[in-house]
Amino acid sequence: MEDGVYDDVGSFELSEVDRGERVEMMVDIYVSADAVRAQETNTQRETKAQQTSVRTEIRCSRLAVVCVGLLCVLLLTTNIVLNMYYTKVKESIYSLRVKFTAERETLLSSIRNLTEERDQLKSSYQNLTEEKEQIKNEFEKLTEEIIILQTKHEQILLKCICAHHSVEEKSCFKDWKKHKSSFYFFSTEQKSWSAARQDCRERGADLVIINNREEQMFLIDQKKGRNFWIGLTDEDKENMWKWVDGQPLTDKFWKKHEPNDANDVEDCAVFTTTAEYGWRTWNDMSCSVSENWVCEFNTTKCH
Ligand SMILES: [Ca+2]
Ligand SMILES: [Ca+2]
Ligand SMILES: [Ca+2]
Repeated sequence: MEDGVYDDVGSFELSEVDRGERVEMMVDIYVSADAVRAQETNTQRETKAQQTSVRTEIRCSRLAVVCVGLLCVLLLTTNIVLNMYYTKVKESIYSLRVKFTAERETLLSSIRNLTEERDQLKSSYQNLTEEKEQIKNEFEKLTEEIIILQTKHEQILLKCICAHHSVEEKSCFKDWKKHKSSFYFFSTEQKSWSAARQDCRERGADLVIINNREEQMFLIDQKKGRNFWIGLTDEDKENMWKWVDGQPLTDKFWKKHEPNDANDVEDCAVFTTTAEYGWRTWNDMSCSVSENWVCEFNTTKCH
């Protein structure tokens, strides 16, 4: 472009123009050239700036690409790590699930076994309850049968005794002593008061009832030398003495200071033939003590 300007100056020399004008023109041309040069310089600068800007942008772009790449690598790494962690966690969860499932099955199995055992125990309990009821019913039936048999036995004995009461040598009075209208059996064994009474009942009699002083003296005269249970008790109500036939006590032959209900347990009466106080021989004792006893069968039952 500079060459084009100087060519134009040459052309001005060929044309015949005023020297002053020519100078001015040259000045203008130089000014223009300078302006053009300045403009070119500016353009170059702008171009350089643009190039610099472009380079900068390229660097930035490259940097951005690098950053993006690094980010991608980071993301990829993170993704891989997370995947590994997720896989590990998944495996752990699966392992725990398997373990819990096995434990759950074990517990369910235990529950089933316990339920079966509970049902078996329940069934056994019901069976035992039924058996208990059956045994209870059988026991009640047997008790009734025993009472019936005992009553029959007593009736048979009574018939036997009543049929032969005038002849004590008969077998049914073999070991009995007769006095007035009664027969007396003196035991050689020792039992509690209730067992002794049961023995008398099985013989068709009962424990002796001492109705009067004459009967008391008859018993003393036997000189047995031991204590004997008699049919007298205050078990139902303390100090309300009754005979076994339900009659209240009238004639009393207690020893001195008796009955004393020692230790609050003496509810059955004995007499002893080794009387220290004459005809006063009775004493109250604990019914559970084992003593001999006397049974009495009064033949007035037969009338
Ligand atoms: Ca009597
Ligand atoms: Ca008593
Ligand atoms: Ca006593």
